[in-house]
Formats: sequence, structure tokens, C-alpha cells
Amino acid sequence: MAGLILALDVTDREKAINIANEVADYLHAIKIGWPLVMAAGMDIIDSLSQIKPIICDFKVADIPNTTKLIVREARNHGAMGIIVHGFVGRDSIKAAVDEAGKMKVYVVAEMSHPGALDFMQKHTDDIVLMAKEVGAAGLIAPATRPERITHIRSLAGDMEILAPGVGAQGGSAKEAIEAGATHIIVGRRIYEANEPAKAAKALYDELTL
Ligand code: NUP
Repeated sequence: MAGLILALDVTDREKAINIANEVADYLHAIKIGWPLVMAAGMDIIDSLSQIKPIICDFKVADIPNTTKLIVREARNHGAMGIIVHGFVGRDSIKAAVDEAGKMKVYVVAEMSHPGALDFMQKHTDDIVLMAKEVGAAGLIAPATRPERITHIRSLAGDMEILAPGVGAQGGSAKEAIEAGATHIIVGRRIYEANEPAKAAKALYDELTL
């Protein structure tokens, strides 16, 4: 079944925990990234893990050894998954997968913003095939370009596809799932809403209709 992942890009620990509790019933997982971790510290992973599984969106893009050290920190704090960049190449992705243990590694295949067309899209196919071969659990693909999700799905087999870009960036939850995503990632549409639970429920309903 399709799932909703909250991108919790707030920079206040208490606010993060309050929103997570408020919308938890509708979520598959919570994705956190540099804004919240830099503001609240790595322990926020441990705290939020009590509410829902946590995916660390660290977009790791480094040599294999540094990648390994970053993946280990996320794992030691109880993260369920970590997002790494694919363009750095096979050895770095393999280092992430080898270090991840039970944690899932998600590889960015194509980003959702317009700038992804400058360089990244030219290499999407190779990144997807490499991520699959190396044993990554899933891919990040753009809800802003559902036709690209369909293309990426055609190469990805049964890998998970997490699609950011729904709501604030203009993408549609339903279209992303119909195109082949297994999960959508949504931030501002939920955490900037007057009633986050209502916003999360609306997206959840869209996925389950
Ligand atoms: O290609 C990507 N696009 C994207 O928006 C890869 C991502 N990881 N993200 C992240 O998804 C982005 O950093 C943010 O945390 C979330 C989308 O948030 P929003 O546009 O729904 O507020």
C-alpha cells in the first residue's frame, strides 16, 4: 500500500515532536534532514524514532570511508533509513549499503527541483541501475515529473520509490503513486498548515482511495 512520509523541516525540537505526534496516525515514516538535525542535534533521531521510523535525509555525497562513518552515526541513533546521492558512484553507494545493516539506503535518482535538469537528469538511468545492482532498498524520484517516475519504475524493478515534490513544489500525490511511486514525501503542505493533522489526513486519503 502507498504510504505518506512527512518531511519534518522545522528547526525547533519541541515543534518537531508536537507535529510528529499530531500527524503520526497518517504516516509511514518521518524524514528529517539538515535543518532539524543542525538545530536540535542528532538525538532528535532517537526521540522521533519513538513516534515513527526515521529516514535521515543527509544526501550523503562523499568518498566511501566518509560515507561509511556518516551512515554509522545515523544507524547508531536508531534511524530506519538514510538518503545518499547516487552521482558519487558505485563504491560510495556500496559503502553505504554495507554499513547500513538493517537500515534502508535510498539513492537519489533524480531531484524534484528544476535545477535537476541542468546535470542530474542526464545520468538518472545509470544511477538507478547502479543503485539496484548494489542492493539499495529504494530511490528518490520527482513527484514534480510523474512521467519520470514511470520511466524510473521501468528500470527499478520492485525497489521502493519515494517521491518528494508533492504540495509546495506543485506535484500531486495521486499522480506520483499512479506513476509508480510507493511513497510520497511531503513537508510544507503538512507542517505549515493551520491544522497539520487535517492536511496529513487529506493526503493519506488521496493515497488510499
Ligand atoms: O529531489 C528531492 N526533492 C526534495 O524536495 C529530494 C529531496 N530529498 N527533497 C526533500 O523533500 C526536501 O529537502 C524536503 O525535505 C522535502 C520536500 O519538502 P516540501 O517541498 O514538501 O516542503
